[in-house]
Amino acid sequence: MGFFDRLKEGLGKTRAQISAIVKGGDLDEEFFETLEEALIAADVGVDLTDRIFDDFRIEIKKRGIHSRSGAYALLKEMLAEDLTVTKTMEDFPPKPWVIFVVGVNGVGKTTTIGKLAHEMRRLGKRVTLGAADTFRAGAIEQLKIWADRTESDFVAQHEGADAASVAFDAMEAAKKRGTDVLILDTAGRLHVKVNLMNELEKILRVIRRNTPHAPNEILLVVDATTGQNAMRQAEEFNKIVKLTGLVVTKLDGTAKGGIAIALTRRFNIPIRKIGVGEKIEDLQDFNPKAYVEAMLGDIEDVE
Ligand SMILES: Nc1nc2c(ncn2[C@@H]2O[C@H](COP(=O)(O)OP(=O)(O)OP(=O)(O)O)[C@@H](O)[C@H]2O)c(=O)[nH]1
Ligand SMILES: [Mg+2]
Repeated sequence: MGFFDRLKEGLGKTRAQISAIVKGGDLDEEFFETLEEALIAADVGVDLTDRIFDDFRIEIKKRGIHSRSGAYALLKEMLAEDLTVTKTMEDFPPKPWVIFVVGVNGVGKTTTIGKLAHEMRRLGKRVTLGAADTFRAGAIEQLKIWADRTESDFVAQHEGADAASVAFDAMEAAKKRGTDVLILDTAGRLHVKVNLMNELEKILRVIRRNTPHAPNEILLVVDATTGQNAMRQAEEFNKIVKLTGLVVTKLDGTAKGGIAIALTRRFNIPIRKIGVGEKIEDLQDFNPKAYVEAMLGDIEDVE
């Protein structure tokens, strides 16, 4: 089953309620409550849902909307807009285009890097992977496997080495080899672990001293199945490294897609990619409109 289908299925009960409610009647409290419950069930978060509905009601008045189907379409339009942060991933003009990948343990950083490398290689880009996760046993070998699979260059030192030093080596190697895209893996770190968070700052300092335009992207990877925890993670990482983009992984394992809305709305940074499985091709561009349709149903469903 595709991830959109799963998202749709997961929200099946809610969707049934929604199509029933959207079909007729006035814009009464029952109508608003059903939609609010749908968003909360999808993990958008209670506070944010409140704010979204404040805006929603204002916009309904402003546009003079009186029908439920009209209001429902408006809500989807507003949510898709929230999910759309216009800055796109540039076509890697400065060489190397450096992508720095961060996140807590096990969210899918290394796998996402493998998938990204695959995507870039298919675009004909020369890719280098830098193993700046020197902390976890086996992390270097894991990234090496992805480098081999994607025919990317690979830079590493040994387990326990200074991560900033690996990043420096990788920057130098990437420049020498004419790499288009350098992707740096980092150790999973809990946002509450001060030392590890400080290490990120150090790695960034070294990268920036080496090449002022780098890194071009600081991607936070979050696991969709952790729901609202992802908000806290984004909050803490953003304080230290000023994130430029998000990757939401494991969307194939959850029926709750609301976290994407909560994250983009709160941080106003784009979701660059979504992870929808463990395989190399299970990385997709994020399509806000299709995403909201999957969450809340197609307007065709109810008309
Ligand atoms: N179902 C599913 N599994 C995923 C996805 N992305 C990653 N995984 C799995 O999640 C697990 C952890 O992935 P890693 O890439 O090792 O995660 P990490 O963030 O690098 O982990 P650490 O380096 O230990 O912090 C692996 O079993 C991956 O196959 C996804 O989109 N969907
Ligand atoms: Mg990893």
